[in-house]
Amino acid sequence: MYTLYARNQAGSMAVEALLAACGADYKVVVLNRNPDGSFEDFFHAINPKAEVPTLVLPDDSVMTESAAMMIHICEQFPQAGLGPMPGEPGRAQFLRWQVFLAAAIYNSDLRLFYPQRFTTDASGAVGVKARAAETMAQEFAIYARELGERTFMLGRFSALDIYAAMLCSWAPDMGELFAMHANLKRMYDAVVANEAVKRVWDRNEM
Ligand SMILES: N[C@@H](CCC(=O)N[C@@H](CS)C(=O)NCC(=O)O)C(=O)O
Repeated sequence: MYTLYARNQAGSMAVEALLAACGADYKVVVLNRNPDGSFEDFFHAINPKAEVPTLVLPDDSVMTESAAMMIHICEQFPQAGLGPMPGEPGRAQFLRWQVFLAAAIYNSDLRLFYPQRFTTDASGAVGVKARAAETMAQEFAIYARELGERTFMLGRFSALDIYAAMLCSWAPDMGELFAMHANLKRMYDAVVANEAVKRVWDRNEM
């Protein structure tokens, strides 16, 4: 059994949706916060960075980093067909865009929503936030250009699309993002039409 430490609408949502879409045996532990805003104390012993998602694998080892989880889960459930296996066509692009989504767009999101964590100068937070918004817009444009006329990045539904849909849902103005990139809206609508994803989106109060 997989145990996913989560917070609704956070980075755990894509991992939860992928576990559901793969038919994995998993449970979700939704974390509470201490009065100072930090996550519950027991969680710090599991993940020293105290971030969600954190995934405990069936062998009781702990995984952090959402991109690594997405790739690993796909490999554990090859029959689900949600990511090309090593050696299969599309594998390199799968890895490329999964890491891009996490390292580029997710990171811009973190700077946008938590700018104070990225500067020791409190007055610098406004600039961090403004630059994050610009950078994120450029990164979405890069992803949308690559998606082109396709509905799904790899030409068929994959973990990438689930992750990209989560990032779209965090856009400061989803309507504006989709007005700019109609293909991202097409992808988003197709992802949330998936029955397993829809169930997880609902559980996350999306
Ligand atoms: N690089 C990590 C980033 C994880 C991350 O920063 N998660 C955020 C939520 S989206 C978090 O847990 N922040 C700490 C907090 O909310 O207290 C990953 O991809 O999993």
